[in-house]
Amino acid sequence: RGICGADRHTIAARQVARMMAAGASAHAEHGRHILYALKKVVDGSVKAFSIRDEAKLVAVARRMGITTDGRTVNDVAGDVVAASFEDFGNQDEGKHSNWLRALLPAKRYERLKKLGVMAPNIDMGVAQLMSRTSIGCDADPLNIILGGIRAALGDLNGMALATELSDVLFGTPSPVVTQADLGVVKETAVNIALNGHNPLVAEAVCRVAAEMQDRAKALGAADGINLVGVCCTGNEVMLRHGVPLAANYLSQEMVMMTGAMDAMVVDVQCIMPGITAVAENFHTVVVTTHDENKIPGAVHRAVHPENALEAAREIVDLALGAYGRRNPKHIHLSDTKETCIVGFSAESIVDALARVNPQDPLKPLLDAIVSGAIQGVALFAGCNTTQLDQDMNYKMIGRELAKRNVLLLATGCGAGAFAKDGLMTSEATERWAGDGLKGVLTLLGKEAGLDGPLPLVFHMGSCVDNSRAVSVATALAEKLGVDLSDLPVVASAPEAMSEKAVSIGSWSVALGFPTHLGNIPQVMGSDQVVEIMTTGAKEAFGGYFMVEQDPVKAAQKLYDVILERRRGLGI
Ligand code: WCC
Ligand code: FE2
Repeated sequence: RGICGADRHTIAARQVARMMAAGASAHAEHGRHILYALKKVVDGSVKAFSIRDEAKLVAVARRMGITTDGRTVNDVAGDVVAASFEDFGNQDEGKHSNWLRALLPAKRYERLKKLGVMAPNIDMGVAQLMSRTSIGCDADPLNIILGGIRAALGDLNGMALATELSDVLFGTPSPVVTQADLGVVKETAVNIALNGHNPLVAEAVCRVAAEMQDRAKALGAADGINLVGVCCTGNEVMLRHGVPLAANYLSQEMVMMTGAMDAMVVDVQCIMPGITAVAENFHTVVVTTHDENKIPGAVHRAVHPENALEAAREIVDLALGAYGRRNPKHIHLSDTKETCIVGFSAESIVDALARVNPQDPLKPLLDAIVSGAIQGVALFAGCNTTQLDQDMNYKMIGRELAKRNVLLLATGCGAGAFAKDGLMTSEATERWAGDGLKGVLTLLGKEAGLDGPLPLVFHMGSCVDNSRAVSVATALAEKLGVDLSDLPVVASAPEAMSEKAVSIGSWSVALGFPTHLGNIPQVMGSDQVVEIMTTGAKEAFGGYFMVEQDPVKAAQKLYDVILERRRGLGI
C-alpha cells in the first residue's frame, strides 16, 4: 500500500489507465495536427498542400452523414473539418464521436455507448482520466480501467481522423513495390532519414527533395538524394511514395551508424533522444521540426503547414552541407535489404477483391472465410521492446499463423519487422502460406496482374493506420450482420512497449477482439487488474487480453481463438 492507503490494485489500475490516456493523447494530437492542416487548406491560408484524394473525402463525408451531392469539394471538406473539431470539442454528454460512429458497426457503437465508455470528446476522455487517477481520487480498479478505456477510445477516434484526413491530403495508399532494411542506405547518395509519425514534414521533404536532386549530383552524389524511412513516418512515406524503410523503432540508431546518413529529420513520437548522442560520433545532422518536440543536440527547424516547403528546402540544404563532411573511415554499410509489396489500405484491399467480384467485392473474402480457405484474420500491431530479440516474435508468430491459413495484416513497427524479414513478397506466400491462404492470395495476385500471389503480410501503414484494419473488420461484420466480437479476427502486439500500444491494445479489447501481448504488461502485480483485463473485459466487451511469451504457443492460442469464433458463427 501507498502511504495514502492505495493498494497494489489501485496503483496498477491507475498506472495502466494513465498509459492508455497518454497513448490516446499522442494519437489525438497527431490527428489534430493533420486536421488543422486540412482546415487551413480549406480556408485557403495554406497553399503548399491541397485535397489530393477527392473520392476519399466524399466517401468519408458520406459515412459521417454529410451531404455531398451538388456541393463543391471545399464545402464538403469544410463540413468534415467541422465534424472532426466536434470530436475534440463537443460538451454534450448525450452526443459522441462522429468518427467512431462512422467507423464502427452500429451494434458496437451502441454497446460502447451503453457501457458508458464513450466520452463526449477526445480531450475530455484524456483529461478526466488524468484527473480521476491523481492522488486521492478514483481508487476502484474496475472503475479506473473503464475510465482508461474511455480515454483509449479517444485514441481510436484520433487515429481514425488522422488516417483518413491524411489520405484526403496526401493520397490513399495503394500497392507499391519497395525495399526495407539498413541496406537501403546508399554510399553514392545524400541520405536523409525521415523518422517519427506525422507525415506532414516528410511529405514536404519528399516534394522538395525531388526538385533538389541536381544539387546533390553536383556535389558528387551520383544517385542524388536518397530518402529513407524510419519508424512510422517511414511507413507513411513508404506506402504513399515507395520510399524504402531503413529501420523500425529499435534499430533507429543503427541507421546513423552506417556513417553515411547525412541528416535524420524527426517529427513526433518514438524518436529516441539518444540519436543525437549517436550523431555526435558522425557527421549526421539531426533536425527536429515540431516546436513541442525538441531534442538537446539537434538543430531545430520549425515546420508548420504554412512554411512546410520553405522549411523542407532548408532541411535538405542541411543534409547537402553535411554530405561534404562525411568521414570515409566511418562508413560501414549493410548489404541487407528485402523487396516488399506494401500499401494495403482498406480501399486497396477492396479494389483487389473487386477484380474478382466487381458487384460485391467483399464476397470473395467472405466466401474464403466461410469455406475455411482463410481461417481468420490477425492484425499485428505494436512496437519493439528491449526485453526481446528485435522482431523475433513477429517473425515466428506470423509464420505459424500463415501455415494455419490466417490472413496477416500489419502496421507500425510490426509491419517494419515483416518488411525487413522478406514476408511482404509473393515468394513468402509461396513458401509459408497454408494451401487455402495461398490459393486465395494467388487468385488475387493474378487478377491484380502480378506474376505471383499477393504478399504473405499486408502492410496497412503506421500505428495510426490501425484504424484501417478496423474499417476492414467493420465491413466484414456489417456484411455478415454480426458484431466485431463475433468475427474470427484477432490482434497481437507481440513486442509491445509504448503507451500508444497500451492504448491501442485497450480499444482493441473494447471493440471485441482477443488481443495478444507477447511480453509481460506492467499490471501483473495486481491479480484484480489482470482479472479485469481478461475475464472481466470478455464479459463486458467480448474482447480480452491474453499474455503468452512463447511465440509458438502464442500462435496456437490465437489460432484456437479463431476456431472458437468460427464455431460461434457456425462455420
Ligand atoms: Ni507505434 Fe510502438 Fe513502433 Fe512506436 S512506432 S515503437 S508506438 S509500434
Ligand atoms: Fe508508430
